[in-house]
Amino acid sequence: MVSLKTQIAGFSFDNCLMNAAGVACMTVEELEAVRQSSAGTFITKTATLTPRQGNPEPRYHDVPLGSINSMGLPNQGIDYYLDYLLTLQESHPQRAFFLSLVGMSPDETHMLLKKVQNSGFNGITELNLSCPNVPGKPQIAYDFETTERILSEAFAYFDKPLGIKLPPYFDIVHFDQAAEVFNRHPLKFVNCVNSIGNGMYIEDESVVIRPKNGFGGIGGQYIKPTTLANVHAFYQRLDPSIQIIGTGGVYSGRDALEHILCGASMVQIGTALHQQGVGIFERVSLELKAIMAQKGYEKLEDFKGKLKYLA
Ligand code: RRO
Repeated sequence: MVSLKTQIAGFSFDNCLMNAAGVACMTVEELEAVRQSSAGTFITKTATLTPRQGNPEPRYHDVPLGSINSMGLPNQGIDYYLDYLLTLQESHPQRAFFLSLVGMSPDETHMLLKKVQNSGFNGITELNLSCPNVPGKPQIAYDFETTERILSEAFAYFDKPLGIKLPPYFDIVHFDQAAEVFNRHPLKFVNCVNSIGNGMYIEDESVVIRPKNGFGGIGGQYIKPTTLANVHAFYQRLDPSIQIIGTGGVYSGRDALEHILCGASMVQIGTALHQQGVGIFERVSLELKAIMAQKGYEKLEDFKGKLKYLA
């Protein structure tokens, strides 16, 4: 029997596939659809302290090889997601879910984390250090000093399971420097990667999204090679107590298999979920199981991280 079971931060999930933060997770209705699908769990849209409208529309555009977005962190505010998660804990105590958050400043991030710490939430928190789309706010995880400071301050009071969502890095030295920072902290996971920030897509003679004159985060097929490199680079460098979640360019069972070969313990689907809906979890699961069966693998551990190199 082939199984897609996995564990993150000590919680068990029947399926290693789930949504990527930002897709199918803004409202309780969308989250319920993911919860009731074949996905192993869900993550909520990155939350701020108070609700945000986000950037002007059009702010998301599907393109032939993926997507471009500059949503600008629209969300219902932390209380909306926390209230829903606390309700689910009562009705489904055997399942664990992910809560994504980040503040508009380090102070706000600490207010959010303290709110979670002081709440009854017993799931997994993902701190989004890589939103590329708020005008004037750089992606936090490209600044290693700020990242170090936020993590040191956070772990002084936060003792629930915590991971971070990372932007893609593009240089071996940056993989080394980032891993050194992350290895200093009791993180449960890193999630590689958020969209590739500030790309541009042109139709006829015009950009396709309004915010930032068309600059936006790129997802989908464009980003799989970058994603796989980031998953594997951190799998090689991080303490084994810090697991890897792989996100980027997953449309098929084959794509998910590649993430796991690179070291991912959980695989998230973003752009393809947006384009195809929650039925994608069932299809990708069946495809992944079929490849595993063909290769004689029964469980993820049989091939996780076992990427082959050329001699
Ligand atoms: O809301 C967004 O514009 C957004 C966020 Br917070 C993020 O982390 N990644 C992304 O592609 N868009």
